[in-house]
Amino acid sequence: MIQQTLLDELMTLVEPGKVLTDPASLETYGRDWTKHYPPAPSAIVFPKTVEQVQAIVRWANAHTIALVPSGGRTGLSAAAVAANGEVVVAFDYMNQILDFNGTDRTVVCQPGVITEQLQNFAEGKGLYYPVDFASAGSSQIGGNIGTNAGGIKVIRYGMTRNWVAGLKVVTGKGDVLELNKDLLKNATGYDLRHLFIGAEGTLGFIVEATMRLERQPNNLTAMVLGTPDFNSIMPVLHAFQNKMDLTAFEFFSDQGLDKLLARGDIPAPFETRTPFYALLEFEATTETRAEQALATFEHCVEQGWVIDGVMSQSETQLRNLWRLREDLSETIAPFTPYKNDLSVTVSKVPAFLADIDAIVTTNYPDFEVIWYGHIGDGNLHLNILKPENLSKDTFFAKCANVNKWVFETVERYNGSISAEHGVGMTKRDYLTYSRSEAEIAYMKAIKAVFDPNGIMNPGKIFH
Ligand code: S2G
Ligand code: ZN
Repeated sequence: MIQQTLLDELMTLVEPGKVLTDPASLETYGRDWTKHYPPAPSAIVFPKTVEQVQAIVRWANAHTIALVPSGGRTGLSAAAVAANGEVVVAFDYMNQILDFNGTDRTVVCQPGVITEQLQNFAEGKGLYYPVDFASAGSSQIGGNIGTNAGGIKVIRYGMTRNWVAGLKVVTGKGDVLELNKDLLKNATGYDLRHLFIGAEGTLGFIVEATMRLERQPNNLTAMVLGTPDFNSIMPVLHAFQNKMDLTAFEFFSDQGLDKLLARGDIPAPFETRTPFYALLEFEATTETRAEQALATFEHCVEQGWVIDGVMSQSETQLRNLWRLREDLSETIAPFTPYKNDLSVTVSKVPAFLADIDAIVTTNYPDFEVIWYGHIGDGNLHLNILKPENLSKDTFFAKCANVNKWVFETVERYNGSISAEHGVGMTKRDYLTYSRSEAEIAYMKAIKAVFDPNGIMNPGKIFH
């Protein structure tokens, strides 16, 4: 823990009442959505300006005190967990949208802007912020950038990285850098912006972000298609992609649908129950486009890839169909899921799925396995639910045993052990299944440049 004299000094760097040390605050702000590591920060500090962030970083360097960034605390890899007496720097009071430019289609955000706040702001301007995922109602833009958040529209719009026009950061050395100055074209050496995107707060703090917006999509329409097995899902993707640009292509298993329907507040997509479901979305800009979708659906039925399906006819039905996929994460959370977030190139998905499913069914015969994810991006979320009769530690230990085989398979397919949730601490020990020792050495060398005293989120991504 930190001496009181140092905390007294920290208090002078921010406004009164913006350093908390009470147990409830330490517990709340010291964690993210993971349950693997008990939060144990020394204090929580809430800066309101870039200058205050800079002063905090300089204070931390002077006393070699570790700092952990905290945004919406929705992370899934413990990257925002302060488990070793660190000081948490929370951006809840840096939550303003500072500027908008209709010509450039850009919005300048402080890091604490909630993702949904930016989405609504864009809508109000007749534009669209196209990165979306289940936790958008509480995640913050700073955290989305720090983890290069993905979600359900990546197949059409890409990851958060694609939408960052410029960043203002405070490096681990305490320098303020303005990166890329919102330019579309800027060929002046290394694009340091991209080092901070996905760095999980290990190089410095994001203190301002210029986000790019897109035109609004027209008449978004979703289909949920029941498929007989894993192998039918990707041919459905290719059949539709040959005809139209999709804005989403997700999948989920019938076990997942079971959990959702048990809630009683979401209707089943159609009568028939099938082992898997694909959820796809497109812009039904013309009647022809909608007819093309229906014709493709018929083709998939003829091919035996689809058994039954439904297409949204209204905004409400569109939202209800999306809830079947988007509400999965929160619905299974009470079952203490052991989460995997895997990706391979799309062409490898069928073989990869078959191999992973064989490992999981062989090694977890008595565990309930829920599959879902952004299969159109090659990204699969494999969630193993904790049996009632097993303690969390025993359950996680059993799951960690199987990790070896799962990650060896990921490595064999040149895949990623973390497609979008980041490395943090939960995947740190498996990093070499996706990154070479040489790459890790370069990453550590880059960290040493930006954070020579190792105060920025130490122990995240790598030891
Ligand atoms: C999703 C959200 C977190 C989870 O639903 O796509 O990325 O539950 C996830 O894995
Ligand atoms: Zn996801």
